[in-house]
Amino acid sequence: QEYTGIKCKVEKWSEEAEKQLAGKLTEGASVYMVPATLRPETMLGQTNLFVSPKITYGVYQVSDKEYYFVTERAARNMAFQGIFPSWGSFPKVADIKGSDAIGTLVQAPLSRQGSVYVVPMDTIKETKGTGVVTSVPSDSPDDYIMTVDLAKKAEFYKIKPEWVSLDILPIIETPSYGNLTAPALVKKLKINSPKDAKQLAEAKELAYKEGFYQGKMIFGEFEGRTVQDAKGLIRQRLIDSGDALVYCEPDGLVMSRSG
Ligand code: ZZB
Repeated sequence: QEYTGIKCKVEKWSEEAEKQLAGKLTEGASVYMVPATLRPETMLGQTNLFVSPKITYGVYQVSDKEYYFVTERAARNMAFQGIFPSWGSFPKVADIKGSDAIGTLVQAPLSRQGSVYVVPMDTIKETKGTGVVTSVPSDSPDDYIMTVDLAKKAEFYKIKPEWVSLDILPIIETPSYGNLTAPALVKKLKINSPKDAKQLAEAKELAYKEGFYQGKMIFGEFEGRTVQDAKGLIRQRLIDSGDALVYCEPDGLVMSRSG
């Protein structure tokens, strides 16, 4: 599986993460949270970053000036893809629990807001991607229903209501689901909660297919292009500007056994 890792630079840490990092980073360095996505063309619609409260992430040094916040598993994979300077090594400077990173403000390249808040998502799998997920509620049913739940139960999730928004920017139009594919599918399949795993899996499949084969960009620089065309163009644009990296992981046997 070939993912695009989006480099989301931390602008302001949550209080808890800030404490845990004190004295551990080199002067003037930046930390990037790196969500892994299969849909770089949707980055215009990012509204949040999700981490799992249950996962412990590491902060890994990739150069004098840069650190990545990802799972240990992802850091190890990256170390064998030339992402770290020394083959096979992925020096860790700190551990941070997902729950302690909630409320951190990060830059989200290409997004309308520019910066977005880190909020919790319990269904993130440690065995896939980087364990960090970028939220695109317009086109990902999982992200949309999670955002609805967060907005409804801010106190329960220990977030501030203003960290999430249901004012969702339409970025892609499809014949079957209009210009907000994820909300349309959530309604159609009567999905009420992030725990409706079976319907969410089906909605995701439908959204992927319809978006990829029938989707057209209706916002941003590539407005009017098909999703199939825009995907590669936007991905390359992000890589050229230094805002993204290619991250691969083996699928099949190895992954299904460990996951
Ligand atoms: C932004 C995005 C926008 C995504 C969209 C999807 C969609 P898959 O399909 O199962 O291989 N993701 C990444 N890592 C994880 C994780 N560890 N646990 C749970 N979800 C994760 O998974 C790839 C997609 O699932 C990724 O692409 C990411 O969300 C999320 F409009 O990034 B995506 C119809 C889907 N639309």
